[in-house]
Amino acid sequence: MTARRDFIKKGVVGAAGLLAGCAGDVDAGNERSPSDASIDTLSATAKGPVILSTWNHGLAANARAWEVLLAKGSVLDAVEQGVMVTESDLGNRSVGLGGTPDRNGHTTLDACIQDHDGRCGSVAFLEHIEHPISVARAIMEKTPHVMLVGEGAQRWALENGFTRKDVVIPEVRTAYLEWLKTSQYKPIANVENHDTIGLIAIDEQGRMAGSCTTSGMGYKIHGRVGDSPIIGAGLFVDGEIGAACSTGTGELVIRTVGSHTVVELMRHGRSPAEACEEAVRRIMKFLPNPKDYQVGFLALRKDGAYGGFAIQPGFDFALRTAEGETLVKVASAWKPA
Ligand code: SD4
Repeated sequence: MTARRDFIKKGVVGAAGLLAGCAGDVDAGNERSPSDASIDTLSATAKGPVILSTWNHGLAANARAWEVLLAKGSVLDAVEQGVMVTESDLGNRSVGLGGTPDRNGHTTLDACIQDHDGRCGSVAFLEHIEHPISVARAIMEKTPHVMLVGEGAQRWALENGFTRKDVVIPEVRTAYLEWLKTSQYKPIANVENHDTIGLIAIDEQGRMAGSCTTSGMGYKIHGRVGDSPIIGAGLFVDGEIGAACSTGTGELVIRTVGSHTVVELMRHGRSPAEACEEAVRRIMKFLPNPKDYQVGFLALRKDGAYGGFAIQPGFDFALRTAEGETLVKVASAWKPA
């Protein structure tokens, strides 16, 4: 099978213009069968600041994060403010208060953040707060803990400057009432091109940070927490090595501590794309039928190299560098016959 190197240019931002000439370097768009392991998995490398985030909603998040970096904000501010754009988008059904509810009709939110030095904060099973990522950061900065959940997290947030927001979206309500008729939990892998947002970044000085925020799997059991707020699963940052984040079926990512695995593989010499591929293949070892699942990883190494890999086609990531903004299609292990 021949590797198809495919670099999709889209949504140019500002004067930087289109990313050009990267097609031969980037490990994107290679759709391969699981047995086709011999193809070289190069990762592209960018100079200066680099921001990667999951799915096409990452374009708007990256644009905000880039503005923060341009204004000499910290990379931690950039990863927080970037995903806040996605959290505020009430048209998004998988991030923020516009997210699809759980089976009891509650939209519950999970998020985490980690900085260059490994400091981290996390919140899970949170309701009625517009920016869970900021709650996660506040937990990191103001408490001796890493993670707060549920009612306790909400109370703490309200006592610490966050305001309650009640959002009712008729379309979401109608879809929920329709879902109640069958009440079947059968997430369809990859049917929509918008999902959890994970965003990882490196600034001009080589400092790294990452953020991850989601409303989780639609119609999950009330109380369910996925990988996204779990440091090491949905996100991991080691300022000496690199950062990784994930999207997809969180249970699979938690079982393999996926993002930590990716960073450790980079520590031991794998390129970002190779590390993501190995993490995906470990998950696939216990999947009887990969076509029913999607998990994708993104990785960014300290030297600016980046890459991704997914179980199946359809996962893409938004990339922002000094050369511009683009959406990159991610290589996958499984493809339809
Ligand atoms: C989760 N990884 O909660 C998330 C799902 C996801 O929007 O990516 N969804 O398992």
